[in-house]
Amino acid sequence: MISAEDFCDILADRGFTTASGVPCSHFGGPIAHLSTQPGRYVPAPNEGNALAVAAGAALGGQRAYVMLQNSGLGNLINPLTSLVMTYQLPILTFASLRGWPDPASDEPQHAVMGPSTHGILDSVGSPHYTLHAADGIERFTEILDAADKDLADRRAPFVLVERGAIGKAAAQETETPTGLASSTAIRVVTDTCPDASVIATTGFTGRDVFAVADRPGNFYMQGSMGHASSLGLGVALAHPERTVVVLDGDGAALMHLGALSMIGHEAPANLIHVILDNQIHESTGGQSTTSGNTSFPAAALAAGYRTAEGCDNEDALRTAVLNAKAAPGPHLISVRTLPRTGAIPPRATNALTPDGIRERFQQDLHGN
Ligand SMILES: Cc1ncc(C[n+]2csc(CCOP(=O)(O)OP(=O)(O)O)c2C)c(N)n1
Repeated sequence: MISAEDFCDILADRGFTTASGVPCSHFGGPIAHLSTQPGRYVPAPNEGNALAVAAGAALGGQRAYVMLQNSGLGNLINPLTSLVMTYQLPILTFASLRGWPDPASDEPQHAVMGPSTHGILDSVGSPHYTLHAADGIERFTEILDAADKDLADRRAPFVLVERGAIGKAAAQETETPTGLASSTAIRVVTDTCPDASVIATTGFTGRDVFAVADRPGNFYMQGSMGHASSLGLGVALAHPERTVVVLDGDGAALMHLGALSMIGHEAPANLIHVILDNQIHESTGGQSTTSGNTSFPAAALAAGYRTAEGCDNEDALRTAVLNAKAAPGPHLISVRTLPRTGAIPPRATNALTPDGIRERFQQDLHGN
């Protein structure tokens, strides 16, 4: 293992002064370390944005690198192939290896991408190297030497990072936030909409929903980060008689913010989109999102939602959900939530298979 500080410093010594990315817990250390130094790290909403920001930095003459979870390769393949490779912009990308080498030891949403990651990069002709958990600075330096040759040849190499290959960084002091516990917010919403179909976004939110309010009408969308509201839109359009509640995260909502405009355009009367906004990617270690400078209610209204409001306490949230149920949507409710304390509940897929989640959701939707 190499420390987070060594990882960043070795890259900085080689002139890599700019980084961007979307968090994976594998990169929690470097992101935390870089975030203490203004201008070193650009938190991107999705992996394609991260690569494009790095490409712009390279166009501007800087050396830049990107960090991401391999589940986000799909978001990055388009700017990789059509921007970075087409214009031969030299970017170094670090991707984690969730679901590899043994997919069975990871969550089900990594089972396809884990064993496919190397092959996907091979298929587009991207050079790649694997940094193993047991590797130290010497091996990291060898990999960077090889990657530097690729960059000099105007190719865009990848370093695939096994779990435990990079250390964590010291915890940072943060301001004391205000808001609701996410489990309380979830209970208020689900108690107020007992007959709704509920789509829960990936990460801790799905785990909280499973712990607080499991029921057949819940769809735990592990993976597919940022697509909960689009999935909810599809369900809402297919079943206009059913209230559909989407429990989203701020990081996830930002990842595919264009979904707001699609929802505004389709304007399903039966959709209530709730964003649990803790201003961090809590599920991957608490890295900041950019929701602090983004008003979800203003964005939703501008995108065509019928109503949108923000709340930071239980009564206001209950009233907002009751109002949303009583009038045609789509509605957006943005709830300021607190970082979780205590143990995080187990994943739905510890108890239910993805098939089982789908089947009972569909049965509930069809009323049998
Ligand atoms: C495409 C993609 N990129 C990255 C991840 C890793 N990931 C899983 S959950 C998560 C954070 C989600 O943040 P947010 O929506 O704010 O919810 P919170 O974790 O704060 O509850 C991330 C980055 C992922 N699953 N998929």
